[in-house]
Amino acid sequence: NRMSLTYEKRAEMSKNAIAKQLFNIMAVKKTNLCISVDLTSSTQILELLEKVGKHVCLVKTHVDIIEDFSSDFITSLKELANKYNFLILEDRKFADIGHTVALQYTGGLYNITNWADCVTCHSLPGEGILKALNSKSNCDKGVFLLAEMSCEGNLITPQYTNETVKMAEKYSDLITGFVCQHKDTFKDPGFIQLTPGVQLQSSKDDLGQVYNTPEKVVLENGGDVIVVGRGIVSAKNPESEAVLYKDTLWKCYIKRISG
Ligand code: 6AU
Repeated sequence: NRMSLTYEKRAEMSKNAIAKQLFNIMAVKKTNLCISVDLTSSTQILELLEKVGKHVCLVKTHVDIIEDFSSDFITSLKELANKYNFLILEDRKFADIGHTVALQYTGGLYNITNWADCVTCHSLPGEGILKALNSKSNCDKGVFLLAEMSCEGNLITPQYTNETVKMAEKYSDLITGFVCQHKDTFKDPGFIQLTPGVQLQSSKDDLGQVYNTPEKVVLENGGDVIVVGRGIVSAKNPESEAVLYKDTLWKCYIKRISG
């Protein structure tokens, strides 16, 4: 049962290089917090990461919302990743045929393979999408496959979730883990459960996002890496809020592996 295993132990069980690295970073930095930097200015993003970088294991970007994207931004982002020892997840949510996804992954303005350690991807188009990402990954990249979503009314069914996990098992060198909401969604302890929809109080936004508390997400629902966006980014003091989330989430993990 992966709930009671330590991140160190699980790193040894991962077949994907990024999953191993991420488990080890969490263990070393004692944080399972992923910050979702959903800001539209590159300066704002870099300023925020300068403050919260030491408190997170993973930084999640939506690069296509940045208004002043440049290669300098990527250079600075990579410098921060080295300085503070975090990985970079581009939340691209690929969802097209393999050929198109291969082009989106390696080309265009953003050249995602050049800087992102891992990306998110929908399973909807079937195996071709994983073949495409695998062919461009050089064995040193990762993919988080969406098996469930946090927003109310989403169309994912239990069967879709199961088939998604089966599809991933064939590509365990490539798959870092799943974006999902429940501890029983997958079994293999080498995969990482990335769970968004988290704030200190359970609530909703006005566009369907559903927030659960750290206790619920880590202790009941099996979240391994916890994605927090507006809970930190929109706080009056993002740095102290990041520390609060980090400490709260880490305590939940310690309780989980002790219990
Ligand atoms: O904490 P928030 O609501 O400000 O931000 C949550 C972040 C957003 C979403 O694009 C993303 O998490 N997300 C995802 C991911 C990570 O793939 C899946 C999902 O089901 N729900 C969700 O919110 O950047």
